[in-house]
Amino acid sequence: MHIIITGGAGFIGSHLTEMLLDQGHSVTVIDNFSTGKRSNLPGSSNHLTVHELDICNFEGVLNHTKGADAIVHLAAIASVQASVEAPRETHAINLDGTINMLEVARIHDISTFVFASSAAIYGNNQQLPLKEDTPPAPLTPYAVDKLGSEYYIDFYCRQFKLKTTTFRFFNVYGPRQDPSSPYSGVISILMDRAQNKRPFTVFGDGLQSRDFIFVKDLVEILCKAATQQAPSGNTINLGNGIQTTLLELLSTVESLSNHKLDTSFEEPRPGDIKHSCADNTRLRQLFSYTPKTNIAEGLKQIWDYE
Ligand code: UD2
Repeated sequence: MHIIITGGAGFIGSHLTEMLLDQGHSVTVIDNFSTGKRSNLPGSSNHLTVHELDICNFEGVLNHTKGADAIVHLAAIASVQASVEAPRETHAINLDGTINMLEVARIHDISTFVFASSAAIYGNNQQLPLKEDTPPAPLTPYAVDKLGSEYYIDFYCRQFKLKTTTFRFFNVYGPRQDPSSPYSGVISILMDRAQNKRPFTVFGDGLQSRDFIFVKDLVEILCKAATQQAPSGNTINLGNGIQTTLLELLSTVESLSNHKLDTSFEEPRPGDIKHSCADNTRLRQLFSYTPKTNIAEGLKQIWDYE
């Protein structure tokens, strides 16, 4: 099959590209390289085409997407903080960009559309584990645009019979996640601090917990949704349903690196949620999913990654 991946040079997209190529599919990556990197992508493959293109450039994207079987739409400004500081710019990419990709699918008759939504749409709801039918409570422009995208996808599914799957990602981690911003995923920051023997700051008491999912487990599900006859029109939590606290993470990283981190505690970040965890019953039912990589194994894979 021929799959288009927007944001294919990013952290998650590059793992997905790799897996689809390994499975013998052809991949077209559309990426503006704002945060994605060419070095994330496999060196040379006859089955990989890369276009440096912004998803806001509708004509450009339309010209390079004919004849595909599926779109996996990952491209977005992933920083919640950026959406708070620049709502217009992030909206143009995170919502208008989604509509562009839906229009591309409709015009080129691309049958399947897989979308990366976010647990952010649940806001600060603490009735855990979070079920997909929990009323959404988006608290930031990032979450509002993800939720708006979900509604547009639902419209294209009903109106144009586009086969859609929307995944609400929980906290994804793994090799190639960029630790450079203070709002990068906490695991990428922790591993960077352990590798470089630099101090680490815990915001809050460290007892906050998240549902961490290893990137390779996550992209395996995205592959299935893009290439197999998944039932259409579903919104699915993509998490392991397991809560890990920051202090547990810290202690696993310290044993892995055999190094006691220089740790300090500061006030919790404004708007930080205490706990998050997916009810992944739907994922288990529709994709026969069982969590594969536990935190210790996932951290080890990052540690060993060249
Ligand atoms: C995740 C998503 C975010 C959004 C949000 C919705 C990631 C990277 N971010 O934010 O995009 O979907 O969920 O709720 O998946 N922390 C520290 N020290 C650090 C960095 C972080 O203590 O140096 C804490 C942070 O305050 C938080 C926890 O670690 O309590 C996890 O932080 P995160 O940024 O990895 O993820 P999260 O859940 O806040």
